[in-house]
Amino acid sequence: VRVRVCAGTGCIASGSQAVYDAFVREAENHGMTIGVDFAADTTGCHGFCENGPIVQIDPANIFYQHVTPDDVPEIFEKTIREGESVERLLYRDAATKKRCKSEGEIPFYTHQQRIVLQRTGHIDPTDINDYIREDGYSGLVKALSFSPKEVVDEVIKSGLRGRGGGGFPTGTKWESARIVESEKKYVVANGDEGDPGAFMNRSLMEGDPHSIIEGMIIGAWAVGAGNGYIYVRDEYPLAVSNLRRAIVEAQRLGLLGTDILGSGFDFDIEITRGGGAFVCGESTALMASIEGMAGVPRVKYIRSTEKGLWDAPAVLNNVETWSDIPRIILNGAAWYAGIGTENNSGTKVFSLVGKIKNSGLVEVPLGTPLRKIIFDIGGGVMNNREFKAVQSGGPSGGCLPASKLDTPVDFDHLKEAGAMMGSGGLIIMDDHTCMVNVAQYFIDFLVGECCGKCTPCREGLHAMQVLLHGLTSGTARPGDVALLREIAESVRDTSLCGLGQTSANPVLSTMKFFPEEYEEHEKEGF
Ligand code: FMN
Repeated sequence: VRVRVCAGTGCIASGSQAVYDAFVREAENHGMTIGVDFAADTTGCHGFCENGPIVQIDPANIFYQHVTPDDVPEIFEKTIREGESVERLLYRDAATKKRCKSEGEIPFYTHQQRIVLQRTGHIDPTDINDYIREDGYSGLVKALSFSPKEVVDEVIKSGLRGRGGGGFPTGTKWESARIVESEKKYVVANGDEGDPGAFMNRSLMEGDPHSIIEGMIIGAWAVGAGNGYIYVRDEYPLAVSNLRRAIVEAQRLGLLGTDILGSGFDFDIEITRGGGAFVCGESTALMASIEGMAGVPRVKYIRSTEKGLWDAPAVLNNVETWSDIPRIILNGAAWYAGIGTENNSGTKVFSLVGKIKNSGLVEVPLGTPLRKIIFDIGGGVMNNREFKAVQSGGPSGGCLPASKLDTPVDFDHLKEAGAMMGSGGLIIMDDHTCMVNVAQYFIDFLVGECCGKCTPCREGLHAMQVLLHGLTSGTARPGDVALLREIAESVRDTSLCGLGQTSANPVLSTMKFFPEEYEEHEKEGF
């Protein structure tokens, strides 16, 4: 029997460590030893965060939700000893009113296609053997039998686009670094994840750290890099500790360091803790931060694949992009390109939050309609209220109304609809939400995160903030909405980096789809 207790940050917050400890105590009470009489592990995030702490028991394939330490003696008696389930701890499907025994019966999971998240929730992220048992490092073994150019070509053919927000073709980026002659080259993983409401990257770093490391080793082989950095958001202590441990374990098995698996290739990885600012996730700011300087962006007149970290070529990819690589190499580019849609291949992980019944972590093929994610997987709006809008793409994204619910979720369609995919945050709003307040929330956030280097962003964001507070406090003057639009457009067009260039999106998208709310607020002031 194997008991898996979810120890993602969400489940830890709802008490999963105490549940695990109760299993240890109960085993002692029964004169049993964990690891001898049965296995009990803590795993990464199962994604169904709303329903934690989650416990999975095999081989009976039973999935328990909302487990407390008090439930453990009964689970022990009924499930571990007799293989029977404890009915009240099974998920109850609202539509069919039936209890679901296994993960495979729960609609939240059946509508997903989990590739990146396949192992999180199933393996113990602190044990490299668990990862290896599930095909871990097989992609690396295969990649080392290819030439670097063949690896890059495979990634190009897969159609993989960067998961950090911009959607830039990953293979093309790698090729431009591969062809540069340089004694030193770097690969970098971006795990800064500063968007409010987003936790996709955190769960991946916590729950499947080796997939990121394996992807980086393959990338380093492909472009000829000798060193790698994982830049982890400083507020993610569990991600830092699981990644650190994974690096040490990989070094111990000769998967990192000199002469990797006898290939003659040397490569190692270090962790850099983030600078504690949203802008540190921007590529040039992130590299400055790794170099020990303030995380402030610079003008991108030269590509970082030519002159990036310490002026050497550097490939920067999001942690989810890296995590996709081992499976692309192992299963082949054609397999990956066959998932999703033509220009948007593969799956994407989203964090589903806000006024949604099933808050959590979701992975679907690109091209899946918003409606399916929000209603079939997310279970619809909380308290059965009416859906009003979904904010996609974090603070630089946009708010889409109900008329856009059939938009396929991918880089191109979301942009066309007036939002963006960003790194995968989806915030659901109900009919009680004031959209001017929403815009104000994001602009308040960005004012705090603006580095102050360029005038349009520094002054423009402040001016937008003043106007929005005027609108929401009933002190607006005639013409304020028009002025807000004019400032938002000029901040978008003239700012130095992506933060400023996209900062107007929450304002412009809410103005486009909910103009009457701005008009009403403006009228309140006179
Ligand atoms: N990319 C990330 O992967 N994680 C982040 O936290 C992140 N934050 C960003 C914050 C700002 C203000 C901007 C402008 C961009 C941010 N990006 C972030 C995008 C990165 O600059 C870069 O495009 C990305 O890491 C490249 O990886 P990819 O090609 O795999 O997407």
